[in-house]
Amino acid sequence: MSAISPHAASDLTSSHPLLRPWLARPYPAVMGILNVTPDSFSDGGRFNAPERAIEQARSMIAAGADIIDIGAESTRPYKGAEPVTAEEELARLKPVLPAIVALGVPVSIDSMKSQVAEFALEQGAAIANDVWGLQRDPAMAEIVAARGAPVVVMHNRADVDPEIDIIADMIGFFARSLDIAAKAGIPAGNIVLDPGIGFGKTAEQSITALARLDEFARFGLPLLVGASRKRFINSVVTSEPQQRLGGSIAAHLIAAQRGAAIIRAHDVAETVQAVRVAASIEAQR
Ligand code: HH2
Repeated sequence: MSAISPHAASDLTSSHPLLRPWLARPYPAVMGILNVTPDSFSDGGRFNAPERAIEQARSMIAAGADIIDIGAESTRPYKGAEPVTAEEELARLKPVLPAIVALGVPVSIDSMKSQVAEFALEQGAAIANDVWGLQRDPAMAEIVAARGAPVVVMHNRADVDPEIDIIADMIGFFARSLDIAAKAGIPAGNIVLDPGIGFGKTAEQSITALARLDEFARFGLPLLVGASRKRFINSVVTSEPQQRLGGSIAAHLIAAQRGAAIIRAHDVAETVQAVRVAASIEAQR
């Protein structure tokens, strides 16, 4: 069996139909990041203008993106992001979302607000991506359940605590999210778990989460990893966000080996090439 595709071990028959083809492949799906924000940590302000956002989505699709993840509020794993109102988030999304959905690739909505997720799902977004794992906005689970959409449940913490066992914290967090999901009627096959690299974690804890990613296989759910340009890379080799492609690719290849079914990345062409080449080499072992 190829070591690059341990995610293929998940129970495909009970997965949401959108997820199934990605789980059956020997390399992960690539989710291209589209931030229509002025302040995202690595690309804030670049894709604010609707025509720039649509052009970027097109170019990520041409580069092989399987999903476009659109976010209209910086969830900034590091301090400093200005929270925005749901109205502001919706105002940023409205001019771009229908055109991006029309490009024909599944769109996920990166929002912690149920009102925004609901709007985006109504407009044709296919996946909800909640960086608070259904635990912040009490209406999120209900909205996701009502739409029957797959949901990314990401681990997060309000405060960084270098003393805790981060893996145990994540396992407890995921268990709480799964409980909320079950009570709302979200089928287990619609859930994707995400360690939330950089969120409420020291750089070392982010590295631990990547190193021990395979421990989350106990949930029997697909895993998504978003290590793209994140600060833990800077803790290993000093670098600005734009200079972290090498570290991002390294982290994502290791994540794929440890079972990640979806990789969330800014640099889609390079990431697609890396995961496919790695899988082609593994296939000959
Ligand atoms: N990371 C960011 C935002 N959303 N969603 C998931 N599921 N997993 C992640 O790791 C994740 C996420 C942060 O990255 P980015 O979107 O580039 O930055 P910002 O939040 O500043 O817009």
